[in-house]
Amino acid sequence: MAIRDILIVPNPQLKQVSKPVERVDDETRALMDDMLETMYDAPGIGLAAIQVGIPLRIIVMDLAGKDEDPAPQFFVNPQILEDVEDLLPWEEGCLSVPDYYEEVERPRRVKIRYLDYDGKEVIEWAEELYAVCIQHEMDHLNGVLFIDHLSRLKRQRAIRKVQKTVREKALDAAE
Ligand code: K2U
Ligand code: ZN
Repeated sequence: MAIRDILIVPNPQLKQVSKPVERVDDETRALMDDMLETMYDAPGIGLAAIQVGIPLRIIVMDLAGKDEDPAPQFFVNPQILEDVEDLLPWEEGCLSVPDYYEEVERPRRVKIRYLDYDGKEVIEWAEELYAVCIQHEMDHLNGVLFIDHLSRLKRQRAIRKVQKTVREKALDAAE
C-alpha cells in the first residue's frame, strides 16, 4: 500500500469527469487500498480517485467515529437511483480544498447502487452523514467540488484562501 499525493484546487485535473471501471480486479483493489491509506493519513472520511489523480469512478469512505473500529467502504461505479426533496444542510470540507468549510444543502436520503470491493452489486439507502459524504464524493467523480455549490464570490474567496495557505506552508518548509 502507498500514500498518494492529494490534488489541491485550482488543479484542473479535479474538474475532469471520471470514467467507469470496466472490471473490479486486483489492480482496482490495489488502488482502493492506496486510496484508503491516503484517506486515513490525511485524515478524512471519504476520498474519490480523482483526488489522487486517477480519473476512475471509485470512492472510499470510513464513517466510523474516533472510538469505533474502522469501517472502510468501497464504491465502484456508484450511481444515485433516487433521492428525496428534503434537504439537509451540512458544513462541508474537502481534502482538495484544505482548511475551508462552508454549509452546503443536499438531499437528506439517497438510494445508491455500486459495486463493492469484490465487484458485488449493492443497492441501499444512505442518509445523514452517509448521504452527505457519498454525494460529496460522487460530485468529485463528475468534476464538481463542494465550493461549486457556493456563490461565485465565496468560491473565489475559497480558492484565494487555499492558494495563500499553500504558499505560506511552502515558505515555512523552505525556512
Ligand atoms: O472529498 C473529500 O475531500 C473527503 C471529505 C469528505 C466529506 C466532505 C463533507 C462532509 C463530510 C465528509 C473529507 O473527509 S473532509 C474532512 C472531514 C473529516 C471529518 C469529518 C468531516 C470532514
Ligand atoms: Zn472533497
